[in-house]
Amino acid sequence: MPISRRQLMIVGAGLAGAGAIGALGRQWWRETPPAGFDHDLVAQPTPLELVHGYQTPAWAYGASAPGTELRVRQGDWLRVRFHNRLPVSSTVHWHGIRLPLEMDGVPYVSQMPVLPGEYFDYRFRVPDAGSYWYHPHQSSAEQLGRGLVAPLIVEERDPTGFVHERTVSLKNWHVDEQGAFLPFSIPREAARNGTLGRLSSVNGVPLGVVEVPAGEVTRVRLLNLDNTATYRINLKGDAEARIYAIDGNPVEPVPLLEDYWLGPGMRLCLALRPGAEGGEIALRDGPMRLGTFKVIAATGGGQLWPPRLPRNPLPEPDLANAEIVPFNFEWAAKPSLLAAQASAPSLWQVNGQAWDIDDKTCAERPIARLRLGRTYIFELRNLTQYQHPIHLHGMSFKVIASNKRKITPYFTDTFLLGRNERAQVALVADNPGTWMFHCHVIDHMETGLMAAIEVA
Ligand SMILES: [Cu+2]
Repeated sequence: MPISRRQLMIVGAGLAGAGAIGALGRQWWRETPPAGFDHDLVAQPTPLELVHGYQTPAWAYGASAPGTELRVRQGDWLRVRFHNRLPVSSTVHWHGIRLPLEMDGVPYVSQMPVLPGEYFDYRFRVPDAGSYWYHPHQSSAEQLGRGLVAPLIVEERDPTGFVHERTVSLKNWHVDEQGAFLPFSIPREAARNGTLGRLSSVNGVPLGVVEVPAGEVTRVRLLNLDNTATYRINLKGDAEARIYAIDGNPVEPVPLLEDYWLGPGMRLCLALRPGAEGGEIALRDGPMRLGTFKVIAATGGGQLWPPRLPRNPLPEPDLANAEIVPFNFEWAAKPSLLAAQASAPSLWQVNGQAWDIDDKTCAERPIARLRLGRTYIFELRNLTQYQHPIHLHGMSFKVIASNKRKITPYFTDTFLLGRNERAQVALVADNPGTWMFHCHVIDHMETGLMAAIEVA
């Protein structure tokens, strides 16, 4: 009797091995999606009270910003009907998810923009468990800045041992003291670290509070959904914290002992065990408090530290036969451009090419062409004085080396490339398409720091 793909997938997940699912073929999640949808996702103007007594004219997925948390089980279909009730066209990009190009949400590359009043059905299978997120890939500084960001949680197929779980979404808001929006991108700032919002928030609430039970282990999914900020994550208070996954992918659990630099788009999965009821643990960005874990009564569950989370079915790069591809991230601007009134001046470039967000044909000129199924080592060279969280669509990569720090190899979709850092990341080019490769500081991306990589 033939075994269905679904049965194979369940067997594969049970073995929890990269090889088990990977052996089904490079494109095992590429199938014809079942018709219909399970989620109505509405993007629309949603006034929020971020500053007490004032309304901020936010845009949101659902009733809050960050928006509706979508949850799906690893290996299952995510079927979302996206309704655009914004005054502008938009798309949805699923950050970190390996999926077919036509579901990737990049306007003019993977789909046409979804116009106001229209809808679009996103349907894809999710191969990897972990913490992900979704956001538009059009007019991103404004659309993400106004609040169109939300968590996407892919649950492991089998119980992980975690009894309690919290999602903690971080975002800074570009608002003034009356809650009015400030510019999302200022050329002077875009040419430096990026334009920073002034009001930080935890789950959409300035100095937000998250409850965790006393003496028990809670899985805390920290998501940086901000346009610009790199949060130097640390905890202050009576608690023990261990890192269980980075950007969705499990790692050997290690204690969180010093600041973890969480760049825009990046995620950190912690296990947190606080002390006694009534206590408070500050969630901090360096010395600054972002929010608070409030310790509530114990529930009687979750006393044990769970084992390492199961690996995702990622293809292992064949380093011995890899081809090296250099990528230089550079400054592009002439000083005169800083004063220019252009909506998106060219300030940054990759291998000598600045992406122009107003030119719909940029993706027709990919910066690299990769052969399907081959392993590549990307040599990332940051020739600037600013850090750049480098993100690739469609595939995950393995960080293998850096000239600035000791690397324990790990898989990710976003690597925070430090100033003047040179790093190597490796991947199997197993997903055909034209994929965006860009900095996730949104106004760096919109002023040149984006490129297309073709896999064929
Ligand atoms: Cu950047």
